[in-house]
Amino acid sequence: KILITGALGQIGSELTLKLIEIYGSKNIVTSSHCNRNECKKKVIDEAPYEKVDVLKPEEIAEVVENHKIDTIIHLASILSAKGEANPHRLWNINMNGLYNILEVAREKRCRIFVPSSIAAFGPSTPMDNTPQDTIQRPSTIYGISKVSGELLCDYYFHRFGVDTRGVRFPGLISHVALPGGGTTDYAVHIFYEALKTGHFTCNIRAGTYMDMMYMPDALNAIIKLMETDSDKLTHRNAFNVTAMSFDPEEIYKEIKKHIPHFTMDYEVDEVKQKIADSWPNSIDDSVARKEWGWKPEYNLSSMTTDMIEKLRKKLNIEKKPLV
Ligand code: VAH
Repeated sequence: KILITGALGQIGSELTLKLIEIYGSKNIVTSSHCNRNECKKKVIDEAPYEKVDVLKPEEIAEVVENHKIDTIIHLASILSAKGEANPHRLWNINMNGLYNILEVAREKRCRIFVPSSIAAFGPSTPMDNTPQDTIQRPSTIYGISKVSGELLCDYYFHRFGVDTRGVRFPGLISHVALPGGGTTDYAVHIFYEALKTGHFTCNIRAGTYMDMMYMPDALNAIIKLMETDSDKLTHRNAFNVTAMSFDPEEIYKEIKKHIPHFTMDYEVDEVKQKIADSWPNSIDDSVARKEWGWKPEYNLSSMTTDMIEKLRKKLNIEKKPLV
């Protein structure tokens, strides 16, 4: 049975639906740090929900024991921009939370997936076609927590035999749940504004290239990596995965093909811009392709078409005649 922490977040909410589809709702347990009746975000009713505060190891252990969990998908985490606003809270949740989860996984013999991020690279990392194995000196507290998390997860594998695996996610774009406090969030909000108001004020500078991925591909990466035989993996924490790399101008032009009257201007958020400038322009995911058959399905064009179609329905916005 699979426990998802941070199940109400951008990845968690969509991953829950996908895992229920594949493995059945009786094999999935969703969790978040809030009591069910206090959750601001929507709890998915099909699967059981448990309150799991990753800062309370006894809560994690109790849920793992009661539900006979053998796999943990650990998504509870603070993202980059929110982390820069409160580094102490990020460190506590991202690192002490991860440590508690790893300790329960060690004691209860669970396998565990922990996402890393392109944020695990820093200004001294080669920026173009960033290799799987290279310099990792991130300059954000989020990136520091991600590279520390990668090292801690590899340690738990080599020292205690815990089956830990992870991928370095790029910016993720989805229409089910909004991202919370990331630097790449502009690439999600641009779609909502294009449809709702026809205008978007972008907080990341033109020419800032970052790796991005459509959520269906991100979910497939988690599932495919977790279903790969352990002895096939040379790397573990964490694999570079990507699907595309674009800057605000390129995604703007792609959306404009569908919404011709769409306009965009800029009001750069200097904190987010500094974070974005410290990340790669594009990463090399050939090692994931080789070791476990990673392959994205969506590129900028097909993602944009699907996002606009799905958001029109979600926002109940009819397709305006192109003229
Ligand atoms: C963030 N969406 O912006 C996350 C992700 C690579 C970006 O880690 O913080």
